[in-house]
Amino acid sequence: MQPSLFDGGGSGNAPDAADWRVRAAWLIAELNRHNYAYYALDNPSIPDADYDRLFGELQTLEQLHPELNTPDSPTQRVGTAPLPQFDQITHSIPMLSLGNGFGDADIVEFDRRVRDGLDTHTETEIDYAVELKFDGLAINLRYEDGVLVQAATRGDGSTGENVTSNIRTIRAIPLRLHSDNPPKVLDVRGEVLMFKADFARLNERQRSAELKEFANPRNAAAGSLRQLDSRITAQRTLRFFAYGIGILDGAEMPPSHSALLDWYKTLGLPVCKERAVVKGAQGMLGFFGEVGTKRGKLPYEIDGVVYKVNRLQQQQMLGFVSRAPRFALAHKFPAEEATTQVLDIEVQVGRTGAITPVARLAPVFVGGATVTNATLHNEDEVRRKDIQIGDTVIVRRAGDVIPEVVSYVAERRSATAQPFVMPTLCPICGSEIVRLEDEAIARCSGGWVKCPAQRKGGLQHFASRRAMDVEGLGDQLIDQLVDRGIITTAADLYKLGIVKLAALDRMADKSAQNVVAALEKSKSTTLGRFIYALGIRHVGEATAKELASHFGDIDAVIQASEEQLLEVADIGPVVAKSILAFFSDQLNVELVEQLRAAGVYWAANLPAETKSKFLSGKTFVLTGTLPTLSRDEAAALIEAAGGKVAGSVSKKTSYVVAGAEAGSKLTKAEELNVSILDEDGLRTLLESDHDKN
Ligand code: D41
Repeated sequence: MQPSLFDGGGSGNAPDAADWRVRAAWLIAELNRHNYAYYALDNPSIPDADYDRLFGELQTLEQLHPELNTPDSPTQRVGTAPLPQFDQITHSIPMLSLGNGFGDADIVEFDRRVRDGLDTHTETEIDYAVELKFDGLAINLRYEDGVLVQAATRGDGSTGENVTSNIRTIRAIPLRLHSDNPPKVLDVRGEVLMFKADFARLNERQRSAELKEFANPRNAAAGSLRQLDSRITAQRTLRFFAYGIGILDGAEMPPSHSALLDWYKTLGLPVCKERAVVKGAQGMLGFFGEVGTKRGKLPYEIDGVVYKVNRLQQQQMLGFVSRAPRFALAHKFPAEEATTQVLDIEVQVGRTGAITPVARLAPVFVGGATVTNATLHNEDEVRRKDIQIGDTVIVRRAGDVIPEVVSYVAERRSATAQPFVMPTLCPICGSEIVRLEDEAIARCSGGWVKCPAQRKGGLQHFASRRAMDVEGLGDQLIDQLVDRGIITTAADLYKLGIVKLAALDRMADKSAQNVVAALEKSKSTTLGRFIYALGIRHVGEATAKELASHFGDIDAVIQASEEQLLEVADIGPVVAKSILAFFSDQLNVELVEQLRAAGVYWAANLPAETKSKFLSGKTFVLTGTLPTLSRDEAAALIEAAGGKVAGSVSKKTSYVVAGAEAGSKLTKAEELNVSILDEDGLRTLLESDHDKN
């Protein structure tokens, strides 16, 4: 611990508190060093509380001695009085734009153009510096004799806005370069952005304060940087990564892009570590593929990668075309967000009766596919986002994730927009829709007996690949069989004959034969698959296997008490209650009987499936309200992956999952240095298991 101004004396390397000038200089150097470690090196060197203490001490010193004020003091990052407007700034060297490419062919073509431009023999591969394309705002930082003197947005490339006061609040940006011999003038170019976690925190604050939320991190970064009152910017955590250069006076230009970034790093400027130098089109495409798989795990959003001819000399030989350098290319991911119109909001009934509001959309191409439906998750989510029928909305489709409605466009809401009303009766079977007190999800109370939607969902699940694996029994076939009243339960499937099947739409004799054969084949299964196929709420594949190996036969599972269920590795109270509830329904017990009578069987005495689940031994504590999951749902997901959910935080807690209005448990977790996850973090953790399989 460093001595503070107030604890009466110095020790170690810290200067004596009595000499306040020296002390202030030491504090500035120390705080700047910690900022650098945190933001540029991604390697924090001091707990936040200690940083705040040193910071407070410096602030006090500066108040007592106003003559101290140094422009590179970290206390200068708190913002200044609002500006009437931003001044225009003309860039000494224009900030160029980047050409775009989308498919592999564009990249091969880029490489060919580069080689043609350089008159290089086809055999010689070009070295390309490859890096991420941040989805933020391009900015120019002017350093004179190592001191940050001005910052301007890119604007139209020739003129931008003077945002110096705002930029000075960004802790990632050094106010003074780390160099004893800095260039006279250096224009650093890079991107200002907001990390996903900081974006989530900002929106949480906006929500609590009943202010409008930002649609995405880019908008949040833009909104924060374009504040005339830099004190507001100071409260938002913005970041910066350097990737280019403008004017350089008083130093030698580094010979390559990679050398430029290495040099920046030594100057204390943050440079993204996801970069490399590769050879030729194959190298560039390899990098693109790698980044694509990592994308969701990065702490910030990117919209592609950027390729740059590495050697400065070659860059200069290539020159420019219409404001874009011929030496660089952005390889973009398909846009993940697009705007479209909500034609209607309907509800969907799932296998467990869960009622999900779904927006019917005017078709829009997003994330590489045409989207006509997007989930609105649940009733509260529709309210919170205030999505109405007729709204223009932003739709997001990231990777394989189901499309969702992000937000509506307020400026385009018409007077005829209609709010969504949650139906009180199931649109499919007319049973009452009920919503339990602490659940986010409303459910149709009809069960599979009354509700064809649940029946269909249950049958689809039963036949699915990881359950009974009935090949050829698709969703549309199941729909027809249920709608025509041919089948009701899974046991009825095994009574289907070729004649009945062949009479259905789009079913030839041959396909009917195949389905019957597939049904026959599916009768030989494992107990784990069979339990999973029953579709018990909260009993996923892993839990089903666990039950199978623990009890060894289905009758023991049916008869198990809550205590006995809790003895199963990794089954917690939520899952246990759900299993009890399932088998307390006589119809479910009868279904099991009928299936066995129809000839479904599994080998007895399965070899113990002992593989422990990936969250075994990990303890979680839930606190606050999560955006889309109820406590029970979150608990069930954790338990299904082998984790335990506990009520209070201790040193033994592995993770605290915190939502809005998290209270003392969160504070306790922070004190004990327990890892904290938000809902996204939890999902990422849970999904990390799939990645391994
Ligand atoms: O990450 C980015 N968004 C990024 C933007 C990047 N990694 N590199 C860039 N390089 C350039 C050149 C080659 C012109 C120096 C850029 C941009 N420009 C850029 N950003 C906005 C307009 C241009």
